[in-house]
Amino acid sequence: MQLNAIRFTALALALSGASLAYSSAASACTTDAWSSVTGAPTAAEPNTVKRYSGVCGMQPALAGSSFVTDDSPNGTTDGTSNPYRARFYAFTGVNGNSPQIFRATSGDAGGGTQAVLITRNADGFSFSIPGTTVGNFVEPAGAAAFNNKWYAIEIFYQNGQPFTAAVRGNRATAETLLTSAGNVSGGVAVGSASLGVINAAASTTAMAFDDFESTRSASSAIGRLCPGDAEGGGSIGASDAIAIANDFAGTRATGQPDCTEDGLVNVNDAICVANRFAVPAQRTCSQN
Ligand SMILES: [Ca+2]
Ligand SMILES: [Ca+2]
Repeated sequence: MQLNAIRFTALALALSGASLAYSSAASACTTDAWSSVTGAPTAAEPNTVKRYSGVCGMQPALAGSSFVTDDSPNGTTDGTSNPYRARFYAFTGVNGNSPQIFRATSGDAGGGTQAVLITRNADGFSFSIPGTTVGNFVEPAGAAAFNNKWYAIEIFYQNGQPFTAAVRGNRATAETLLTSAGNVSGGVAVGSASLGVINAAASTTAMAFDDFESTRSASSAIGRLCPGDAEGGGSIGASDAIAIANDFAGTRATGQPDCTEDGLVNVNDAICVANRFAVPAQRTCSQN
């Protein structure tokens, strides 16, 4: 049921879809696993571009439309009520111009009829879907705290069903689950999805995106990656604090070293790992 798991990583690894490895300093970060690239976003390692997991992230240009597109969904070929689920990470940067950060449509290459649109607001995210409404996600700590943080967004979209959006970031203790007021109505099946800055909204500072994944599952959440699992072993332990220290020194962690989800890897992340280690459910990553 998995459509595509696209990281911003070396070409051969990205095409394999699941590899977490990044073994050579000569490997380059690329957007080559995506169907199309618009407006020259930068895929690069953390000296240049923020990343959530692995060693590469994607940064849209500061002006103009700048995004990547995945054509792997089949659109109405599979029926108009075909479910679509996607999860990605967005680093908010500083941006008062309401950039459209995710857009799914019925055709390939962003063509056809719009199914889902996600916009970054001053203090959170809003979701536009056919035939019904869903409330905005608003960062509980306020607009200033919303800037320069990583957020995971998972959406579920199916014509005739409620739309849901699960948002969690900025080291929140729980996710915010938004459910549409009614069922999606008059909707179309998803044929492609774009990620980045889609509507040419100029940024004050750079946003970034990472770890996009999508499926056709109506019932199984994709879920979030374990924050602080810096070496990617699936649990929290001393090796993660070491991996964070090594990342700070320039040897990149291949898991999720930014435990505090603030776009920086430093001593605060080692403290965050220690705090997570103290909570059994967080230690095993069973509770993000
Ligand atoms: Ca670990
Ligand atoms: Ca951090």
